[in-house]
Amino acid sequence: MEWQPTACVLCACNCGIEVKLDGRRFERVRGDKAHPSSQGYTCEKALRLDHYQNGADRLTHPLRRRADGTFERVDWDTAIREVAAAFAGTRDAHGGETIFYYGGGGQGNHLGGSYAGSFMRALGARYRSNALAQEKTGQFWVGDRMLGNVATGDFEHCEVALFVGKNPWQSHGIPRARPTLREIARDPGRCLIVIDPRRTETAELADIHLRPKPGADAWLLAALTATLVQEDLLPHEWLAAHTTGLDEVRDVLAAVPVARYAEIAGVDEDLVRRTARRIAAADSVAVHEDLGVQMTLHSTVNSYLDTLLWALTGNFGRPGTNNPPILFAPLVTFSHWGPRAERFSPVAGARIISGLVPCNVIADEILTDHPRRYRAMLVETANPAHSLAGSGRMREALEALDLLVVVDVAMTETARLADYILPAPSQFEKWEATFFNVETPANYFHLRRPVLDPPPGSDLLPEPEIHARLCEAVGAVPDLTPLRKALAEGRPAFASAFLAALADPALAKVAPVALYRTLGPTLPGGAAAAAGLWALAHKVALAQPAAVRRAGIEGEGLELGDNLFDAVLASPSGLVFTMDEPEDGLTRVGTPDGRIHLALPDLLAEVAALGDGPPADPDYPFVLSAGERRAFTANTIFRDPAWRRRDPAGSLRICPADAAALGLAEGSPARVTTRQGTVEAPVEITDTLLPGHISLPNGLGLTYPDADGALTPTGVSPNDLTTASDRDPYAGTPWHKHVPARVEAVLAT
Ligand SMILES: Nc1nc2c(c(=O)[nH]1)N[C@H]1C(S)=C(S)[C@@H](COP(=O)(O)OP(=O)(O)OC[C@H]3O[C@@H](n4cnc5c(=O)[nH]c(N)nc54)[C@H](O)[C@@H]3O)O[C@H]1N2
Ligand SMILES: Nc1nc2c(c(=O)[nH]1)N[C@H]1C(S)=C(S)[C@@H](COP(=O)(O)OP(=O)(O)OC[C@H]3O[C@@H](n4cnc5c(=O)[nH]c(N)nc54)[C@H](O)[C@@H]3O)O[C@H]1N2
Ligand code: SF4
Ligand SMILES: [Mo]
Repeated sequence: MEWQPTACVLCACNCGIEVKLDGRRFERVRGDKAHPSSQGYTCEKALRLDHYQNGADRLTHPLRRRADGTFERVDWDTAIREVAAAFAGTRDAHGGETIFYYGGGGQGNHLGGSYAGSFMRALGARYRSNALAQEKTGQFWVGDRMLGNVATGDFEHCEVALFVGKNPWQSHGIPRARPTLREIARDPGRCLIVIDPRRTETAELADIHLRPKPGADAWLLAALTATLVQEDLLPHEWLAAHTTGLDEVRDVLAAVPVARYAEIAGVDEDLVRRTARRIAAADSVAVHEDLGVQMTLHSTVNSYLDTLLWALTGNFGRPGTNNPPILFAPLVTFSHWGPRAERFSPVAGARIISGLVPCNVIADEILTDHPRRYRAMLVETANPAHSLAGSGRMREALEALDLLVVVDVAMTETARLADYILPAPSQFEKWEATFFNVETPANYFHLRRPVLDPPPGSDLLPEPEIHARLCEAVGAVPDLTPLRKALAEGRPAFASAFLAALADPALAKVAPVALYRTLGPTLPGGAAAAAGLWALAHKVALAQPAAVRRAGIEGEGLELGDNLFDAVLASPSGLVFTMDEPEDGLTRVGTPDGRIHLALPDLLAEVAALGDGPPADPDYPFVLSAGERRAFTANTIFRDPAWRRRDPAGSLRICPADAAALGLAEGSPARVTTRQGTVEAPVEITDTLLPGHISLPNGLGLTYPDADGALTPTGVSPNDLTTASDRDPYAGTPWHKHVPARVEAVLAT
């Protein structure tokens, strides 16, 4: 058997890998040196991908729920006909906007979701969400208002690397995380700064580790940014040329009591000041914030202060700083500076950011008698019954729907609640890609080919085919004969015909499916699923022709987009699709005046009124981080608990002093109680945690068939402990890292 190129599907890095099969097993997995971003790098998790590919609870046939709650097999014609009719029925009775779409892509697969939009638009659905609306939407909203875009850090070239509530050693999120971190740490001219209450693996390497009390980041970040202003560490010329609103920001930050805020955060004032000075003195600073600040108190304010840290120091638009990436697909959308008014969800009135309803209001939008409540839902590549705050209520909501349809590869906690389950081939059995392409100056895209066929005897359809059939079953696909005729004359004729056809609103709604049904069958090697990428390649080529040419793609006019598309098809290990010049980042500020707008009055008011520290509740003296990324966690992509080499049950981490005070011994069971629920977990005593801080891993609490086929749970499901109402007031993002909790020893009876 040959080594075959593909990618790891466990985190947003999507490292290129090569797989060697033994029958249907992944006999060996190694990093793909030809992958332009990962260059042969993987972490240990990729080597375990067989547990995803050959999971015992893979779905093999379309399933329909019986009245008694069990499932029966149906053929695809029946499944498609009944699912299409049921959604159309909801639309006819209550309006298309009562149909909700959740998911559309996990860590490894976004091709399917790009076709789901066709079916949803055809039905008149207007509301959707996915996991980004429980982590990144606060940051997106801040970015949209400040620069009409978002910026990502260039850690390969930076002098100072700043990670805020992010542990890239375990969670990655930057290319080749471990060698990159080691290089920064080893180089005396560079500096690694970590803001995390926990002494993480990344913090162990850091030159500066700021350890705020959990939930106190807003005070710490305010103190850092205030130091920049109060000690006048600002690059005034750069700020005058590229920003507005400095005076308003300066007024608020000048009044911040740095010493007091440092004390509230539990960080030495001198260390805060030295850190601010180090950031201000650097030629380039790259910043990456993640769940530690995005899923805790003040999360949107935190995102604002993190942005101010790099904006006030001029660390934008150059190599080694923070740059808006050229997206291959619209993973994030920006609307603040456009003509359309802000949108809000129909029942809870929650702000819709980047087109996404906050995850934390979905249950409220269903469990109500409001006439505009969501009544039917299509869930694809997601496990909201497990991954959304307040699982109990979320399940109640999913069960209260008139219709729940789930597209997945495995029998998940969400699939078990579905009326219909539509099974897809695994990500190694079909053409796939992700849209997590956010690097600068070189940006990468990887269209992956199938490595093996679906299991013998199974009856699966890839997502693009499912969505195409659903669109056809509701009569939403216009006659495609003219497009096919144009295609027979060649791609240039097809491009003109397709652009003209978009004037027909009915066709525009289902454009990806129309491409799949016309261009798709003509693509080499069965790459029909890639057809939608043709339009995306043209969009990128039209918007960024110079950057595409610098990546080595040639051609004038429409030829450039076609050549880019062909290069994508011809690059089984991925390709560089755009390459920036040093100052290009500056050209992608999306505000009308091309400047970064430093002052966001509502968030500045929050900074001015932070108060005396995070609230404390004597009934719940601990802060629980519910969902830490560890060596053996991978969301819920691996369902088989055997994949974990260590920490099989997902232990509760606690510091030695707290463990001693509570009489907890290493490995003994502890009981954790929050306002939402009570669970038990084995204890891991570690001095990496601060007193009063405890943590549980993400991705546990799944049920999986044991040797006899009986469904067996492993570990704690973090969202049995969380509550959907604990959320950010602006973006609605959850406070998973700040769950008030109580801990006790479980006494032997
Ligand atoms: N191994 C592994 N890697 C993954 C994943 C996985 O499941 N497993 N999932 C992927 C996904 S979907 C995502 S979104 C990313 C997330 O990646 P990260 O955000 O890095 O992951 P977490 O471990 O959830 O949280 C990061 C850090 O926040 C810290 N933290 C907790 N409370 C606070 C606080 O109050 N303030 C600050 N400053 N920090 C705090 C925690 O100690 C932790 O070290 O990881 C991706 N990578
Ligand atoms: N308490 C707490 N909750 C959290 C978090 C936390 O830190 N704490 N983290 C949050 C974050 S950052 C995230 S990203 C979410 C993740 O949670 P979700 O967005 O719900 O997604 P995953 O757990 O990644 O599950 C992916 C699903 O895709 C399925 N799948 C895999 N391959 C395919 C395929 O080819 N096709 C289809 N159709 N399906 C496929 C898998 O079987 C699985 O059901 O969890 C969030 N929930
Ligand atoms: S860093 Fe992420 S994508 Fe790369 S091998 Fe590890 S889990 Fe997979
Ligand atoms: Mo995530």
